Parts: sequence; structure tokens; C-alpha cells
Amino acid sequence: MKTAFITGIAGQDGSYLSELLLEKGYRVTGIIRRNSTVEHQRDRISHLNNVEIEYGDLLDQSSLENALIKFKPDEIYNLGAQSHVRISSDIPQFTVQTNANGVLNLLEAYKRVCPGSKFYQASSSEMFGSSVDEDGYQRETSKMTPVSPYGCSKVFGYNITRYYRNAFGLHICNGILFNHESPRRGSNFVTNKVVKAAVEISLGLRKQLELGNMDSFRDWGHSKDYVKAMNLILQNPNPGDWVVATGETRSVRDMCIYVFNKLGLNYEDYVVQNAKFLRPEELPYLRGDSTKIRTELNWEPEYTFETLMNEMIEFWQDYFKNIK
Ligand code: NAP
Ligand code: G4F
Repeated sequence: MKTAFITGIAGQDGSYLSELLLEKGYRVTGIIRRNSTVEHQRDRISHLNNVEIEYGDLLDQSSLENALIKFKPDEIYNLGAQSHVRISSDIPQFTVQTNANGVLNLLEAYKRVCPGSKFYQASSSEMFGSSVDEDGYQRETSKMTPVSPYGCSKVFGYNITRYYRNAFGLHICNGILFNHESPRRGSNFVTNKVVKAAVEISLGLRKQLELGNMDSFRDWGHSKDYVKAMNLILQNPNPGDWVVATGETRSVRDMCIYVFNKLGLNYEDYVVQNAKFLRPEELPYLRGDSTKIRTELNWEPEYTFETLMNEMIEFWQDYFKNIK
């Protein structure tokens, strides 16, 4: 039985990855941070009986070493992060400490305690920032010109993991993942914010939805498909870096049109702009070319944009039906 160790195990991706790895027969372990609201902290993984969890923090080197000594993992998945791009400009230092120094802390613990294991780093399409190749895609070779503290911190994580791979011969991989969503997505990210509010409006529970920039484009997939890619990446005998994306891009406005239409509504009657949700610098366009992972590792997403959105709509409809 292989042992996986996951930071960010109680986050969106950590929860789906835990499910996938348990199905595959792994022993699944991880860390969560100390939090004053214990009741909700494990909501996304409370249905999983067999995960083993310790308190730990990417900012606390001793907690990382203790966890690796205790669990002796074969595979380490570093998913822990301050993952909200707009909020990264409100708390830039915490974001960089966690997403950049935190990666270094985990790499050092890994190199000392279990250098024979494999390491996955959750890199992001936000690293590309304002850079787009001439054909309109971002890929493994595209330039990285990040436009947020979050993007800058992830570029450090990407570069430092590559350095540890090259300098010390460690089995370290980066998944450069484009946006991926699900009903378990934090409801302050745009997809879940829109779907939840549209369902509330359709049920007469609210009147308006305030958004920021509706004209940015994103390449949206489903978290369940993307955690499969993470696991596939670590099974490849040679460590490397892979873009994971659907290859389709849509604007926030297109997404609103789809979701409100599905509920028999016109988004223009309900959506207003609030400058509070605009970013100091916007990343206007993302569209990933995932040819490398599709050809080398046979990865294919099962969800389409429509089935992703429909699942999220059904989730919130059931949620509000059950609390009435
Ligand atoms: P998420 O739902 O926000 O989960 C992040 C997890 O990291 C949370 O459980 C959080 O715990 C934990 N965390 C935060 N700070 C930490 C720290 N100092 N030490 C240990 N754990 C900490 O994010 P996600 O969507 O699952 O994303 C997983 C990873 O993929 C992240 O690294 C994200 O940046 C990256 N990524 C995500 C996407 C996407 O579209 N979802 C795309 C590319 C890359 P708390 O609840 O205690 O804060
Ligand atoms: O849903 P978002 O907050 O996701 P964003 O900024 O693209 O970041 C996500 O994807 C990255 C991968 O590219 C991850 F690395 C990162 O961890 C995170 O998971 O915003 C998407 C778009 C942006 O252009 C934003 O300006 O939606 C726009 N938007 C418009 N109104 C809004 C809102 N975003 C949010 N969160 N809230 C709004 O009211």
C-alpha cells in the first residue's frame, strides 16, 4: 500500500484527491492548520473515514518534519496555499510566506526526511499572468509574467521545486493547472459565487449579485478531473512539468449567461458591478494547451463546461431545498 501525504487536504482539491487515492488503495495522510472554528474545518473531508490527519502548517518547519517522519510517505502533494488571487493583494506577505517560503520549508523537510519519495507542487496558470503565445494559448514553454502577489509567489514555488529537482536529483513535478471548480469550490471564487447567487435569486432568496470584472476569460475545468492529473503526473517515471487545462476559454459574462439562462433568468436583470471586486491588476485571458499531458500521460477531462456548471447548479438547488 502506498502512502500519500497531502498539504491542503481539507481544501477543494485535497478533498477530491483524498477520495481518488483512497479508491486506488492508498493510505492517505495530511495536515490541517489550527483553526478556531473546528466544526467546519473538515467539512469537505468529513465523509472520509480513513484519512490520517495531524496539525501542521507550511510556515512551521518542525510540524512538516514531524509529519513526514510519522507518515513516511511515498508521494507528497503540496496543495496547501493562500489560493485567492484578489485577496493576495490584501495579505501579500502571508500569501508569499505560505506559497513561496512554505514550499521551501516542505522541500527542506522532504530532502532531509524522505528524499526517496515523489513530490507534486500545485503550480498555477496565474504564473503566466499577462503572457500569451501568438496562437492564443499558454503552455509549458510560455513566458511567466505574473500580475498578482499570488502569481509571483507561485512562480517562486515553481522555480524552487525545479532547482531542487535539478540540483539534488529529487523526483519533483509541477502541475501547472488552469482554473478548476466544483461544488466544493470556495464561494468567493467567481464560478461558485455566481452559481450560488443565481440559484438563490431563482428561489426568491435574494435580488442582486455584485461582481467585479466580467470581461476576463478563464479556462475552467472540474477539480475531479484535475486531481486525476496530479496522481498521473507522479506515476510517470521521469519527473517534469505539465500544463493541465481544457483548452476552451470563456468570459465571466459567458458563464453568467449560461448559469442564469439555465435557471430561466436573464443575468442583466440581476448582476451589477461593485468596484470592491475589481483587482489592482487583472489577468485578462487564460487558455491552456495541455497537449503534453494528453499525449504523454493519456489524461483527458471527463467533464465539459456545461456538465461542470450543471453539477454546481444542482448542488446549490439541493442545498437550499434541504435547509428550507
Ligand atoms: P483551497 O480550496 O483554497 O485549499 C487550499 C488549502 O490550503 C486549504 O485547506 C487551506 O487551509 C490550506 N492552507 C492555507 N494556508 C496554509 C498553510 N500556511 N499551511 C498549510 N495549509 C494551508 O485551494 P484549491 O482550489 O484546493 O487549490 C489547491 C492548490 O492548487 C493550491 O495550492 C492552489 O493555489 C493551487 N491551484 C488551484 C487552482 C484552482 O483553480 N483551484 C488552479 C491552479 C493552482 P485553510 O482552510 O486553513 O486556509
Ligand atoms: O474565480 P477567481 O477568483 O479565480 P482566479 O483569480 O482566476 O484564480 C483561480 O485560478 C487560478 C488558476 O488560474 C488559481 F491559481 C487560483 O488559486 C484560483 O483558484 O476569478 C476568476 C475571474 C477573474 O478575472 C476575476 O477578476 O473572475 C473575475 N471576477 C469577476 N467578479 C471575480 C468576481 N472573481 C471573484 N473571485 N469574485 C468576483 O466577484
